[in-house]
Amino acid sequence: PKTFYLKDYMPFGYDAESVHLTFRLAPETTRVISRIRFAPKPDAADRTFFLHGEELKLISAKIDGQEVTPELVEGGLTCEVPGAPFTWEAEVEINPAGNTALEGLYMSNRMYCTQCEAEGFRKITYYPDRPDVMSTFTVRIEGDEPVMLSNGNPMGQGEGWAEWHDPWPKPAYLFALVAGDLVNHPGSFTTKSGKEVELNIWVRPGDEHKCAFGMEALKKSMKWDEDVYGLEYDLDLFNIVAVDDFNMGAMENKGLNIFNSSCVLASPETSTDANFERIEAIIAHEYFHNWTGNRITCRDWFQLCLKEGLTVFRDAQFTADMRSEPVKRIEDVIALRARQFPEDNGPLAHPPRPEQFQEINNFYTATVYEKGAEVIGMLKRLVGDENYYKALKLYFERHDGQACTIEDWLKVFEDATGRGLSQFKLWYSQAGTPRLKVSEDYADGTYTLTFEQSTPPTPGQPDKAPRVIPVAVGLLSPNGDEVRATEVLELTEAKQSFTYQGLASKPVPSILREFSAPVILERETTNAERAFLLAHDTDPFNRWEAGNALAKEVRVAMVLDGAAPDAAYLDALEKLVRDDDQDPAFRALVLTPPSQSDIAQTLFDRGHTPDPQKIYDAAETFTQTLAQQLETSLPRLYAATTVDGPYAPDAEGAGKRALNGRILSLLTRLDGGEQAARQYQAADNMTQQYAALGALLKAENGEAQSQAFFGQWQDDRLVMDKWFALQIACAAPEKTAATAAALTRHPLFSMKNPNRFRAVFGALAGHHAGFHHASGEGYQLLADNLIALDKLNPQTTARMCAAFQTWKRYDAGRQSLIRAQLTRIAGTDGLSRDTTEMVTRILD
Ligand code: BAL
Ligand code: ZN
Repeated sequence: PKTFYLKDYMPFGYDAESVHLTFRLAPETTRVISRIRFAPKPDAADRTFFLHGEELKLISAKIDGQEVTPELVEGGLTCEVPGAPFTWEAEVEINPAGNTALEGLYMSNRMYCTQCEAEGFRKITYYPDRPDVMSTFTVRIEGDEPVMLSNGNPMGQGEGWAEWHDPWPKPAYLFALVAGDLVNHPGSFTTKSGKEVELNIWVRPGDEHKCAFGMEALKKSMKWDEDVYGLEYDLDLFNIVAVDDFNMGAMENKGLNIFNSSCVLASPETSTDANFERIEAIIAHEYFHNWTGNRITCRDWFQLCLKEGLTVFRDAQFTADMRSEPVKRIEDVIALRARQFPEDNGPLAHPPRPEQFQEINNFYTATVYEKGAEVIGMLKRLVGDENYYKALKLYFERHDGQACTIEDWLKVFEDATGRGLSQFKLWYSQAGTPRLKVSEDYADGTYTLTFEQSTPPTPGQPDKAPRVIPVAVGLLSPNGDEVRATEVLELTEAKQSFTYQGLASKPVPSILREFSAPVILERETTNAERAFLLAHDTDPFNRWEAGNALAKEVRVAMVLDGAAPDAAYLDALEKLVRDDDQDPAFRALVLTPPSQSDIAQTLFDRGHTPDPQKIYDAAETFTQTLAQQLETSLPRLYAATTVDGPYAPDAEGAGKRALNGRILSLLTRLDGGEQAARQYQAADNMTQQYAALGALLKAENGEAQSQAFFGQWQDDRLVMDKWFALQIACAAPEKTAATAAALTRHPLFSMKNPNRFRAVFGALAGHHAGFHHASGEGYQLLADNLIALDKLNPQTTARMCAAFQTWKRYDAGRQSLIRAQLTRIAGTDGLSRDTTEMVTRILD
């Protein structure tokens, strides 16, 4: 496959001044008629008239009304065109019903819908399908669907037709069309300048009762963006549509967001607290894209993190404001370590702004999104809040309506603050997670912290230069008082020291508060000091971090030395869990064990070969011991954390229920499931029902409830995804692959629904000991199914290949089993470009 390089960027030689599209809908033979006004750019270096097009049947093409015969070439067409402005017209036929890749125009449950980011529009018609070509779109939809939607404002509708016009120039990736039997949940919002905006969430009949939460989240997002960033919505209408078959979470098409139904539909009976929080965040994310993504878009796909990193950062700010700032930060760091660190420290490592790709869909990654957001968080910390908002204001003033680059973004900060950012820019161009080694020295009241930064080689980048790293540090006295409030130390060199004077005694440092940079901290310390910070740190993130580090150390010692769970740590946990003055959400987070994959990585980093079964056994032993230690307190804790009254998906209730769920899982280890069965029976919300079912399945005592759950929810696709995933997640390692395999034979399993596929195989890959069971059955099952899915849906297949990315951590036996599967996938006839690129990179 062809490789595309950032350095080869060339602008298109023509402006697209206006785009008119007519769709004549038919499931297998939709006709798309395009009429596009092109004008040659006076200063263009390259006037090649190339239009992207894939899987299109060209019926006719005209220039200024005269039939022409374009040359069909790989990936599109070229044509002789006039040297002055001209009108291009083309009619093509496409097959939405046969489109299982879910890119372009496709059908989901008899409904037409589109997904054009990144390069799906070229499957709709011939077009310069690149984000730097922006145009106004007028769309006419002809068909007999009851509801027919496109971007922008409605222009009119009648029997069998509807017309739409979007006045804001946009790239083709933001085009959207939806048509089908849909019902709307309406709402409205008055903007700060007094404009009434009509809001709708469109769903399949029967899902109307799952829209209210999303609608409120949308209104809160609109208000928040006005309050915090001063940004107002710019159309009369904002539509959201829920679609069951969708490769991503959601899509920010201008004025017509399309959502994976799992990311918008919510009700207390069918959604967990975690679902509610995620839905609120994704609705905000897509809405925020209206300015960071749509009004200001990317010049090319290498700049993807320009919109994604910033928008993730903005949605995290929003969630922190709506809920709990420390809890959100802890959750984000857990997710970063679970998804981005393995990527950044393995064969798929790439910078937030990659410099090459074969298939851009493979770069919608945790690095582009989450590390991209971390980079913005560091920038904000370095320039300060006031300068950050000043720079953002300048960004919107200077670049509204443009397709921009990371250089444009950084220049805005340089101009707004007077600060040079050339070294900071390394965060965008260098891959890999920096290691930050810390040593300390104390003498005569002077305390010195010395930092050494280094980043291991990543593919194509053997050597790394030192970066600017903001390290937030506070100092505590041995009695737990804070003797130095948080200060941000700016590292710029490979090795650098910072001194604090006038300290009465050697302080205990709290380093990297709020996780001020996405680095791995390496510091020799003791479990006693970690326990001290868990009890006393004034920074909530670092309190949790101390507990998390302690939890890891204890498990590592159990795995390596067969040690018993550390008694001091168990005591510290017990004290914290029983302390009702502590935030329940925080207690739940401290009680959540580090992931087994994280333990494997820690062992690997320290020169050991991780044994997944031993890691699993250590985790089981630890939890069992903790349950026994807490035995007498568990019933009281369970009762104290049970939320009475009607369910509400707010942060406070969610925190309590999270703790209650942890307590229930401990209790189930002692009572075999008595309490869980009672909770299952009594639950009036999915959070408690699901927690109970999980505890029972883990205890291998949940068959009856699992059947009851199926009976109750078999007609609800989203709840069924939970049912599929939970059985795998709770299976013992030796049964994980067989459980997943059996579920692929279930009548409700479908290769064509990405949510269902991800429910099964995401759960399999997420079960560390089960997926990496020495039998290799997990590897084989996943590979079999990836090979099958690739023929239908390359995008989802390629993303799921990442399950294999950590393969070099493991022993020779497992490595050879995984290599065999990767090689088998790579050797499959007709393998997609998407999957070929992923498998090749992982194998390299
Ligand atoms: N732009 C793709 C989906 C999202 O990041 O919002
Ligand atoms: Zn996004």
